[in-house]
Amino acid sequence: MRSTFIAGVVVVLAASTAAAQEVTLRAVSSFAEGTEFSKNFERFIEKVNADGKGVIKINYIGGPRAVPPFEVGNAVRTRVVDIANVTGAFYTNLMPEADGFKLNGKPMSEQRQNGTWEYINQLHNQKLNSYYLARQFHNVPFHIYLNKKIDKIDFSGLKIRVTPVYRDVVEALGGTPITTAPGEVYTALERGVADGYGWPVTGIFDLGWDKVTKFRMEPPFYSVEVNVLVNLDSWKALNDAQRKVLTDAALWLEGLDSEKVAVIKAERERQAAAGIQALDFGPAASKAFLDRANDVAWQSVIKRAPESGPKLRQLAGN
Ligand code: 173
Repeated sequence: MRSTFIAGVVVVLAASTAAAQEVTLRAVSSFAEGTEFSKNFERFIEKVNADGKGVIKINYIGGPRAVPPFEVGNAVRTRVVDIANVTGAFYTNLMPEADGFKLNGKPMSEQRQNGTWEYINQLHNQKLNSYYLARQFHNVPFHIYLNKKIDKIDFSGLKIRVTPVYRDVVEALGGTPITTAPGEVYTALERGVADGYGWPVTGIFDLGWDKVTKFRMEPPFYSVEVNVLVNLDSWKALNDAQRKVLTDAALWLEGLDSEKVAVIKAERERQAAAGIQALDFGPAASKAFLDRANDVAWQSVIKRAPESGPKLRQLAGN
C-alpha cells in the first residue's frame, strides 16, 4: 500500500518536471506599448514565443504603466522582471558609463566581433546583475526639437527637456536642462514648461508631439541604444535550448536595424508634412556642434567612470 503511494508520487513529480521544462519569463518595456522603441521588442517576444513553443515563453507585462522608465534597470537587477527593453540612459544611476553607449554607432555585428559586446556584457553582469542580450537602433540618431526659433546653435535662455543622453550638450550650449520621462514630454511642451526636447529622429508622432513641435534642429547626433537585458539569475537558470531561442531571436532583432534607413527617411518627410521645420546652420556649424557634443559626452562619462569610460571610448573609436 505504502510503496504504491510512493511510486505514485514519483510519477507525479516526474510529470511536473517535464511540464516545467517550458520556462516563462516576465518582460517589460521602458517605452509605451506599441510605440517606436517598443515595437521591435514586441516582435522579438512574438518570435521567441513562436520559435520557443514548449521550451520558453515570454509574458509581456507592458510598458511604463507597469514599471516607471527610470526604474526598469533596477527591476531587472532585482528580478522583479526577468527581461526588459530599456535604454542605458534610464539606468545611469546604477551604471554611469551606460551614458557612453550612445557614442558607439557601429553595427552590432561588428561590436560582437571586436569585443565591445563582451565588455558591455561584463559591465551589465557586474553592475546590473543582468545579461546584455541585444542592443537595438545603432543607426538611429537623436535631435533637439524646439518651439522657439534660434539663429545659431546656442540654447541660452531655453529650457530643454532631457534625459542623460542630452544633458551635457544642452548645458554646454547654454540651455537649462529639465529631466523628464517620455510620458511627460507632451504636457511640458503644451504648458511651455519646456521650450524644446531631445528625442530620436523617429517616434515623435506616437505620443502626438507633432502637435506641440515647431522646429527640428540639425544635425542629427549620437546613436540610439535600447537594450534587451535579462536578469543574470534568470539567464543562468535557463538550459542551452532556452538560451539558444533567446540568442537567435536577439541576433534577428539586431538585424531589424536595417529597416531603419527607410523609416528615418519617411519620418523626416512626415515631419516636414506636419509643418515641422528643419533648422540647419550649415556644414561648419554642424561640424562644430557634433565635435562639441562628442567631447562633452565623453568627458562626462570618463569623469563618472574613470576605468570603464576610457575603455568604452577606445572601443567606440571616436
Ligand atoms: O529621450 C529619451 O527619453 C531617451 O533618452 C531615449 C533613449 C533611447 C530611445 C528613445 C529615447
